[in-house]
Amino acid sequence: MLTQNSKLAKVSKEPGMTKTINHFLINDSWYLVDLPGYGYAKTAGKSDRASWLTFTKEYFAKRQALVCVLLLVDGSISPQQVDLDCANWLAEAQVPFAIAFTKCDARKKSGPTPAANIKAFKAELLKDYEQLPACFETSAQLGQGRVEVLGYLASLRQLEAAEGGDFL
Ligand SMILES: Nc1nc2c(ncn2[C@@H]2O[C@H](COP(=O)(O)OP(=O)(O)OP(=O)(O)O)[C@@H](O)[C@H]2O)c(=O)[nH]1
Ligand SMILES: [Mg+2]
Repeated sequence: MLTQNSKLAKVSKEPGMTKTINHFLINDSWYLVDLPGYGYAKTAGKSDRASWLTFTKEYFAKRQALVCVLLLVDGSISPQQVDLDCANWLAEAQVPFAIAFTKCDARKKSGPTPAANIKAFKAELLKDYEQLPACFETSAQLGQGRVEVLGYLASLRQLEAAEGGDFL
């Protein structure tokens, strides 16, 4: 959705399709990196799951070129512990991150709206933290939040460049 190229990243009905670390070079200037997520972890065997967790944590904590982690949280369902744990881990580790609530167009037949799910998720985070990370409401189907997310990432990259950071 961010690149307006639906063929770039593989999409699947069941989570777990993204099995490798995919670097997408944007405008010959920065990388959007798609990592395997919990979907992969769920389908992987025990030892693959363990190495996924170690790799991902190390990547977030140590990758010099990392400007921001975008944590994608499904906005069409109620807050999930796994997402809260991940947000908490990133905050504790002082990894710069933002939350993109996805599927804001979608709503389960009976149940809360994406707006209510997002509100509940933020309330959970605020139990432990005074400040929320930057949050975006997005929909790949509608293109919602695209300009906001790209603008936010651009401002972070500019900041890094001004500080002489090694952002590539
Ligand atoms: N309605 C709606 N569906 C979406 C949206 N974004 C993604 N989906 C659907 O959600 C499903 C999963 O999308 P993926 O992009 O494969 O999700 P992922 O988290 O990358 O999954 P893996 O990498 O396979 O673990 C697909 O069926 C998508 O079409 C959205 O904004 N709105
Ligand atoms: Mg994927």
